[in-house]
Amino acid sequence: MFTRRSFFNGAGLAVAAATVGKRALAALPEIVSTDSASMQPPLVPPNGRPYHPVATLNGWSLPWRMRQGTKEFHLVAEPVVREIAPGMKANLWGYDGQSPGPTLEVVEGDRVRIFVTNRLPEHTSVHWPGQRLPNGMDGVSCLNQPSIKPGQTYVYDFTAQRAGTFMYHPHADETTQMAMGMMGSWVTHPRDPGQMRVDRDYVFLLNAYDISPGSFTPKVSTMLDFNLWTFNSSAYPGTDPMLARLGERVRIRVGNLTMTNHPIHLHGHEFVVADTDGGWTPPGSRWPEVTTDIAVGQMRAIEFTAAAPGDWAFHCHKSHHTMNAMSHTLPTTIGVESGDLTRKITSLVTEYMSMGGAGGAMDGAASGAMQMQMPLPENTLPMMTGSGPHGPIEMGGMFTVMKIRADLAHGDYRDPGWYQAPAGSVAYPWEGETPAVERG
Ligand SMILES: [Cu+2]
Repeated sequence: MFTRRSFFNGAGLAVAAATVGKRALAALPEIVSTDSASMQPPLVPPNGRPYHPVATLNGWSLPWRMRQGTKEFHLVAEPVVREIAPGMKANLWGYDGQSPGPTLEVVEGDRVRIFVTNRLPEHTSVHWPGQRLPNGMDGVSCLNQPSIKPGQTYVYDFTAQRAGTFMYHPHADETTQMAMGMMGSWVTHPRDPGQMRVDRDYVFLLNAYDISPGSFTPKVSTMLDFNLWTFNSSAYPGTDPMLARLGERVRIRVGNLTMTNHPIHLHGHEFVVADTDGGWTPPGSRWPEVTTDIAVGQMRAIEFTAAAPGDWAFHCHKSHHTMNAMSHTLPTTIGVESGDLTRKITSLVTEYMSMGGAGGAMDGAASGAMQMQMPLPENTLPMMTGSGPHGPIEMGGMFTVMKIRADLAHGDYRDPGWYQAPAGSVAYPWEGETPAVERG
């Protein structure tokens, strides 16, 4: 079992006390932070009412302090260094050592108190979209409350009135602070742990950054043309896989804090949207689908039964959102005989990269040749990347894999490796004579 004690002592987690004055700390809950960008096992509640915890993709849930029946959390808004994927780190702003911040998990009816300490170089606030709360707790800077100045701590105090999927983000200098990664998930579990029960409950946010290859800090004035599309600030292949045992009921809660919509697509299974920003959907209102569009600011929870073993792709269906940093001004070269051209241009323009006369695809050898021709700048990610059991997957950005296994133990979140498909169940090359293409 994953106890509070082992959680505090877990890899990458630290209780940081030294940086806050002793007098202030006497009243504040201790600060728990992590420098890990990996998914932490679900946080089993050490006290309070029972619930089935969520697993945050490339993230974690924040432990709380229970005081006089109130759950007290401490969010520290601060600059962080986040690994987007191996080979690339970003200077972001977040909460408690990470961006996105930790997931907050409470139970319907819980009295909740959140202390927010501002260690940013500018004022901030925290808004709690979807919560039923007193107007003064809604967090719109200078509408509902004064801004939280650098160095100040503010307290938000309200009751979690309805179960569902929520998020939190600043409502102060919003474009800058969200472009820098300030956001987190919030899950309010049902009062009855048996209601809407699933076996695996994942949560993450859709976010986007514009970070020029070779640099570390997002361009905060970008409005639409982002070059890194991420699940919880992780780009494939840095994104964790999601796991399920064959036959388990799975929920995936997704919130969209980017500037555009994302049609989220699961392979091999049909799902229903069981929860929106407004609460559980009535069962009679649900229809099956395999792609659901998540608009800006929305939250959706999809549910399905893990019916087929395998490694099933799970991704945004906008194909440029499953790519990493790329130039958007490349001409189409399909059909062009490039011959020796790439080498000649590369000797003059080091950033030049041919898309190839047949398309952008890179098989192993061509990819290797390209790497020799065009070394990547420091701190960026290949445009199409990730390797699978059969070669390069040519994906990036908003992509991960749903791994369903018959032999996975309940509650096991360790990556089981690639799926071993039974003999005879994989697409195979035709070995007969391929007919010539006739052109009229
Ligand atoms: Cu997308």
